[in-house]
Amino acid sequence: MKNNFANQLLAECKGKKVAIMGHKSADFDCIGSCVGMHLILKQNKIKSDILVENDLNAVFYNIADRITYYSQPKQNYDVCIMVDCPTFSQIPDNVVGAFTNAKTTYVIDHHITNSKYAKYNFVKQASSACEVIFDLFEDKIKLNPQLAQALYIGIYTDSGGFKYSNTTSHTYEVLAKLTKQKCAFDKLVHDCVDEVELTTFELTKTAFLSVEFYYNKQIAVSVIKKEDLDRLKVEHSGPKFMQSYLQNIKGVKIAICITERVKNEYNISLRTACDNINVSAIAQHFGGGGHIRASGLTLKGEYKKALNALVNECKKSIKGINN
Ligand SMILES: [Mn+2]
Repeated sequence: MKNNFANQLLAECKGKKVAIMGHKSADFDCIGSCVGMHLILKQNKIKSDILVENDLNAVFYNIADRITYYSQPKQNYDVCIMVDCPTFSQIPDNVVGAFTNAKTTYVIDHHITNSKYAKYNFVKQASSACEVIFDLFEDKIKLNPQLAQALYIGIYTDSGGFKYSNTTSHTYEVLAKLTKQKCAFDKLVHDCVDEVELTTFELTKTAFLSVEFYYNKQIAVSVIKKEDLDRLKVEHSGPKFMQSYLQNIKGVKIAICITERVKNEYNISLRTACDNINVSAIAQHFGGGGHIRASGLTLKGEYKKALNALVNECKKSIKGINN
């Protein structure tokens, strides 16, 4: 199955116009997967364009051999490869046309809730899309520092620095192979994950001040409003670390982090550290998706109304475990 999929994908991409893309509000697994896939195709003598929603982190520009990213489709594509994107609705607006117009589409993902919206889908539960990509193409590539770093950072971030329960012995086997490459993985993590812009710090401060609790302080909500982004002159998918701060507060069962990037449109991430709460079910209720412990969704409309609807679903889920 695994080999058939990889062989078919490579065969089908030969000599074709190929685009690689990932989900809205790209994270490092998404970026690492796009870059990893691009490098894997390149080793197999296949050219590809990476299409993204926003400019990618400059760190990646250096790692990935100065790959160019495009925020608009450059041409019509024969083949589109979508990575790390669980539902069709999570495809960024600026690239969705390229995806639907492509003759052949592929999905490679690690979200068990993936709705398999492409012609060919490879979905396997794993720490990250990067881990799935490594497994798929391991025997068709020669690892090099660029590829190892791109895949490493996706695994690192999606596994919470190898802390989450999605980190398996197999994840460590993959990491053992990647880290044989001579590169500074510690610097990579510092540059990509730990170091923050001053504006990110300011945003985090705003997010902390916004925190409100619901349902006997079992639900914690932080919000970054469009006006905060405008005031700080940043376009942002939301401050890092906020989710883990909120979900780690003793007594909090569900953490909700909201970012209003476009007026009256909310990108929302849900987190839980509770074994018996499934936030992906809550996200799916609103057309989103993701993992049992970490999921995402988008809501539109008046803020209080959207928040109430979401908090109500969270309450039901918490009630479920108390019964
Ligand atoms: Mn991922």
